[in-house]
Amino acid sequence: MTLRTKKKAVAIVLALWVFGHPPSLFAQGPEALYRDLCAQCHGRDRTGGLGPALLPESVERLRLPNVVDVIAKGRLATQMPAFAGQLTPEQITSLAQWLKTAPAEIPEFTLATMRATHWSKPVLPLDGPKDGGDRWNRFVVVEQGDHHLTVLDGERFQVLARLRTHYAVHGGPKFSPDGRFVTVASRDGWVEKFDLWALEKVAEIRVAVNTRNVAVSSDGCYVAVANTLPETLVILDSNLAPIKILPGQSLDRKEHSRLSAVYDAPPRKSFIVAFKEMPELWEVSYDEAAEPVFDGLVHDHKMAEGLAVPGFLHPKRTRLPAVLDDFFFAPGYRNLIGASRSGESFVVNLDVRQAIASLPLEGMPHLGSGITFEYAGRRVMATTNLRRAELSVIDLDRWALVKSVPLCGPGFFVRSHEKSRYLFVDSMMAPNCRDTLTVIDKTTLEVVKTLRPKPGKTFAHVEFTADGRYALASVMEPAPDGALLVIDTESLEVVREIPAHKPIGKYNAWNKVHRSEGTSW
Ligand code: DHE
Repeated sequence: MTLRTKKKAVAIVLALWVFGHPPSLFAQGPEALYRDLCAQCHGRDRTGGLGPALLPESVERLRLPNVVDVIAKGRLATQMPAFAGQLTPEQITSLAQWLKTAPAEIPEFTLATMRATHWSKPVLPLDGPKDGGDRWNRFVVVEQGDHHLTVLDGERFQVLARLRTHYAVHGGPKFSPDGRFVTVASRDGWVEKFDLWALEKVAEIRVAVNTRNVAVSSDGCYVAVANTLPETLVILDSNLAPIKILPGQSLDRKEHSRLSAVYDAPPRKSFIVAFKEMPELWEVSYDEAAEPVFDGLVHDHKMAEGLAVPGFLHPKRTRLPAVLDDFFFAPGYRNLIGASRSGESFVVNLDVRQAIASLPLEGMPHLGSGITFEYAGRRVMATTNLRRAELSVIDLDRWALVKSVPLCGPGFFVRSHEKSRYLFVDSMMAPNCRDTLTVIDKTTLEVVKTLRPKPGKTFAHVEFTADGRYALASVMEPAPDGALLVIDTESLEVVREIPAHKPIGKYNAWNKVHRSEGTSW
C-alpha cells in the first residue's frame, strides 16, 4: 500500500467513525455527555436508577483507571454498555474525572421522599419453607458478580432460589428472629427484605444515596440503617416503612459525621451506632418502656436535668477517646472493644458510658470480623489485623493479649463454630497469599494446615453449616464467576464445589439467629 492509499484509507475510516456518531457528542463536555448517555439509567441527579448511583461517595472505592475502564468496556453480566466506540479516550477520561466531583445539590431524603420509594406485600401464611427443606439450616449467599442473593439448602447444598437485589449489597444480611426473613442494604441506599420460605422479595425502600449497613432488632420489629450520604440513622418498621430520621450530629450540632455502622445489642434492646468522624457512640433503644434519657453526654447529667426525653428511639451519647473505626461486642453486650484509625484500641463500657481499658493491639485490628471461644478455661476473642500478618487472641476478662498467631499475610475474616475445634482465617486482601485459608486449632492456638485449593484465586469469608460439620468458603475469581467450596471441618478436604457469581459473604440462618460463637453478629 502506497502512502497515498494509506492516507486515503485512514481518512475513510475516520469519516465513517465521525458520521456514525451524533455530531453533538464531539463538542460536549462531561456534564452534557452524562446527560445524553448516562442519565437515563443512572438518574439525572446521579443518584441511581436502573444503574447504580454515580456520585463521588458511590465511586470512591474505584480508582480513576477503573472508572475509565468500566465506561470504555462496559460491565459483563449487566446492562452497562461499552462506550469506547462512541467516545474518544479523552472524553471517557473527562467523564470519569467528572463523576468523582460532587454535584451542586444532593437530593433530600425526608420521610415523605422515602415513603415514595417504599413498597411491601402481604406475607403468605406458611408453617415452614415452601420447598419443604430445613427452615434453619439454609444459607443466604451474596453474589456480587450479578447482584443476586442465593438461597442455599445447608443439608444438600442445593440452590433453592436466586433473588435479584439492588446494586452492590454490602455487609451481613440480618435475619428475623424466626429465621424466615432477611434484610439487606445496598451501597446505594436501598434496603430490601426477602422471605426465605416463600423465596421472594417482600419489601423495599430507598433511604439514602449511600448506605453503610443495616441492623434488625432482636424482636424483629425495627430496622436501623446507617448512612454516609446524607449522614443519618434511619429507623424503619418491620415492613420497611420509615418511622424516624436521626441526623448524625453532636448534641450542640457543632459536629456532624458520616455513620460508620449500626448493630443490634439484643440483651439491651438497643441499636449501637458508630461514626466515621465524630468521637461519639450512640445507643438507641427500641424498647418502648425504655428509661428517659438525658439529652446530653454522661458528664452533662446534672446540667441536662429537666431535659430528659423519652428513651425510645432517642440516642444516648457516649463521648469516646477517639473516633471508632471498627468494634466488637464482648459477650453480654456490656463492653465493646474498639479500634481507632490512629492505632489506639480501647474497651468502652456501655453502662458507665466511658472507656475503661486500653488494649495492646497495634496492627489495625479488623474487630468487626472477630469471634469468641473458650481457650484454656477462659473466654477469648480472636481478631485479624489489617496491617499485620498475625491473628491476635485477647483474654476478655483481663483485656490482655494471650497470643499472636503468625499468618502468611494479613488476615481479613475469621470464622468458627462452637462444634468445631478449628477456626479458619482468609487473607483475601494479602497480595502474597490471598488464595489461602489458614486453619488454626482452638485448643492449642497453632496453625494446623494452610488450604490452597485454587492456587492464584482469591479465597474469602467462611461460614459453617448449622451443625458445624461443613464450612463454606468463597472463591471470588475469575470475575464475574467463582464458586462456593464446601470444606469438611474434620478432614479439612474440599468435598463439593458450587458455581456462583463472585460470591462474597454467606450467612447461615441458624448460626446468625442463635448467635453461634464463631460467626459475626
Ligand atoms: Fe465490608 C461487613 C465496612 C470493604 C465485604 N464491612 C462490613 C461491616 C462494615 C464494613 C462496617 C459490618 C456491617 C454488617 O455486617 O452489618 N467494608 C467496610 C469498609 O469500611 C470497607 C473497608 C470499605 C468500604 O468500601 O466500605 C469495606 N467489605 C469491603 C469489601 O471490599 C468487601 C470485601 C467486598 C464488598 O462487598 O464490597 C467487603 N463487608 C464485607 C462482608 C461483610 C462486611 C462480606 C459481612 C461479614 C460478615 O460475616 O458479617
